[in-house]
Amino acid sequence: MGGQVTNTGLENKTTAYWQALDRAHHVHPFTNHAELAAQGVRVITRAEGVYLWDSDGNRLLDGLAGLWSVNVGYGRKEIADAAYRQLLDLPYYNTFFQSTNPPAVELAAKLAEITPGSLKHVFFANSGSEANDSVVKIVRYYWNLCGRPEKKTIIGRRHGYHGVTLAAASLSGLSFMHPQADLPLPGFEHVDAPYWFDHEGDMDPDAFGLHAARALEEKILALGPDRVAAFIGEPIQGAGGVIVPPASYWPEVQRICAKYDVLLISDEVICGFGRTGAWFGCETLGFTPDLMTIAKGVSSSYVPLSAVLLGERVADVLSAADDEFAHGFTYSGHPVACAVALENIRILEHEGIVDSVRHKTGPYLQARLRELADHPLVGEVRGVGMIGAIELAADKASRTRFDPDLKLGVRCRDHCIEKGVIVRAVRDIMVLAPPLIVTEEQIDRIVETAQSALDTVARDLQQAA
Ligand code: PXG
Repeated sequence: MGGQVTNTGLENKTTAYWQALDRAHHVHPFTNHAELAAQGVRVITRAEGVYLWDSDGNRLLDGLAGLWSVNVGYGRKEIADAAYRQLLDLPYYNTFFQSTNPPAVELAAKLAEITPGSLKHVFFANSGSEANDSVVKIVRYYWNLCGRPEKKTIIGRRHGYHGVTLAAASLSGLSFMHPQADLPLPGFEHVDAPYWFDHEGDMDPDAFGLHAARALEEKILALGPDRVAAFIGEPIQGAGGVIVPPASYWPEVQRICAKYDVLLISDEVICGFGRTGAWFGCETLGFTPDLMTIAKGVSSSYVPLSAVLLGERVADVLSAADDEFAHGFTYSGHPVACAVALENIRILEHEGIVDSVRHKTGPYLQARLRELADHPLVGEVRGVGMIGAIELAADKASRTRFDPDLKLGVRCRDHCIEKGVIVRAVRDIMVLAPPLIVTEEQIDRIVETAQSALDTVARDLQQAA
């Protein structure tokens, strides 16, 4: 891993200086700015391996890999070198007007090789949101070319997260995102998530998985199969709270999509590039999509990059149309981003990181997390590979949640960060997605810190009672 990290030019600047400037000028994503100003923003200045350092010199173990994304860990000199070489050779040229560049070509070929099924064609963008907006346009265009312009509605799921641009936010099923911008747009529908711990009946997980898939069938029938273009889902829903569907779910979804001629889109922005112990989440969850979107782990977030992968069915129709595909970004196929992604994938392959998540560190994380399942505050522990969640509940058997105003998830998260381990809180769920290179010792530290958060919050609750 990389050499000495230095931050030249930062020496004379203080946390208070950055906090004041940030407060004055910086608009943050998904942030209540009044709260942030009161708390003071955390200034992260450098990183190495699984660790971050803040501007006061505190070391933090990054249990969320940035935003579920720094799969190979921080400070990879090989990636910096690949970017530097590419910046000197060709920092930029576009991929419009009969042009291409070597990293974009080679990355497209590499992605065609490592993705499953017939996903052999790649359209590049810069963020998960852009990839998902692009896939919406591709799906609409596909059905128009097929002479079925009425087949337009795309179905997503509650708790799904596909990004923030107008179409990606419309695909998303996190309802708090919608009212501020009058979303979803027309033509976007949602069905319930395969969220076993959230359902009130007494079905076992496999029966529930089939039941959740059939909610899609009911929605397709209610809308009319001739009007439904596609279904989109994350193999495991990440930002919605690490919702791991029962094994019966995705094969049934695939069957239903095939029956009603509905395209199946796998949003692999979090699950791709090894997170679940396979290269792509659809392989772990047992389905083969017609289209796939990727971002985050494709470049381990060293630079922005995303893509849509098109299966033969869609690609053949688009390429047979004697028509210009009227879509593309200035930075589609950016040579530096593609060079970084190629080096990132080389590292994943060369170091056997995906195999190690599947056979060694992933099972270790899952086993250690499940030791917390009997804690009095814990309702359910779930996860696969290097993604995990601890969902709190006042009563496990009846799946009764705590009063959300107690903000127990946030209190657990804050305790972990205070102890030097970054985790994320989604409602009353502690979620984890460390870099895929995390060691067993580092996993021990994460799990022990989560346990100490649970103990502390349980004690506080008792004292308050
Ligand atoms: N799809 C999925 C599955 C995602 O998780 C996006 C698309 C959008 O990607 P961009 O690059 O446009 O952000 C994401 C992003 C969180 C959190 O709080 C999760 C994401 C982004 C920001 C915060 O867990 N995922």
